[in-house]
Amino acid sequence: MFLPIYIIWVCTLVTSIQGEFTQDFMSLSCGKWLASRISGRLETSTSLTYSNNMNCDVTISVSNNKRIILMFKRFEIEAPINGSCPDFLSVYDGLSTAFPLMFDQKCGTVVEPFSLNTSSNHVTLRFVSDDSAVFRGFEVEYTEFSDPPCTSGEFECTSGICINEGNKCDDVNQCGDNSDESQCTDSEEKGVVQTGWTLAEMIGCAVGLLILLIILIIVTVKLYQRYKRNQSEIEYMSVNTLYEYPVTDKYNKYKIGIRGRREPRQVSFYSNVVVMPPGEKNNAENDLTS
Ligand SMILES: [Ca+2]
Repeated sequence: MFLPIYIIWVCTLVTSIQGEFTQDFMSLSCGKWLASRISGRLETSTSLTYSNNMNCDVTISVSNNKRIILMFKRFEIEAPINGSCPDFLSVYDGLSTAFPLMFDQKCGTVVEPFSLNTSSNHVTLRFVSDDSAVFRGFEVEYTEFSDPPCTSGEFECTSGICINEGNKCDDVNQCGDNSDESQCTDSEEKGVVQTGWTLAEMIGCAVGLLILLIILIIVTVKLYQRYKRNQSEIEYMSVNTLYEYPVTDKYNKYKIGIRGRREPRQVSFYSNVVVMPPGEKNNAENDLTS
């Protein structure tokens, strides 16, 4: 019972060691729900430019009763043609594209970083590209936040918002004014996390580790049983080798039994004395000593 709990705990620990900041890409997370996030970065693609013919929705959710601040660090999408955007990003203030738009079909290049605040703990992004002309796309950093007064486990930014204490000193400016990255001691530095785990990935990790452990246990038990059988055969044969007829493997299998399960009596070549398995008294020896 404790083994699965232990494995899940290990997977959770691995995730927590990675930190509170995760990295995702629209191209890899197309259609996914990035649930239970605290802070992270979302980009259009792992490549230098996004691909043609993308049509991806990604939903991000953070802790209940929190909101999300989206800070766009890069926004380079194909410019409008005849007033319409061939490639574009739309952002919805909720769990799906059915929620109100925060901006609709935005494209072109925005040089200055800009930010948006959601009204709930969910946000949905839709990125669409047509079949020609690709650009670097967008990069947005998102962070859960709440309004003051900050509670236990939260850090109060100079800007006045409360962010997760785990976002402090992780080399990412979640506060927007860098107050979470100033005055950090060496022991507080966490470094940037490159990969985040979803709940499904954590469960997959736990199941995978459990299967691996079961296989290891079975293999170990089998090897130990084989070792004990071999030891038993060696001990028995070493005791009787000098007094036995030369025998074949077939004889040994028959007389000794497969894998040493039987330990029959054998007849000595020299004295015609019955040689007993270890631990049994030899009648012939009794005769000689009496
Ligand atoms: Ca930070």
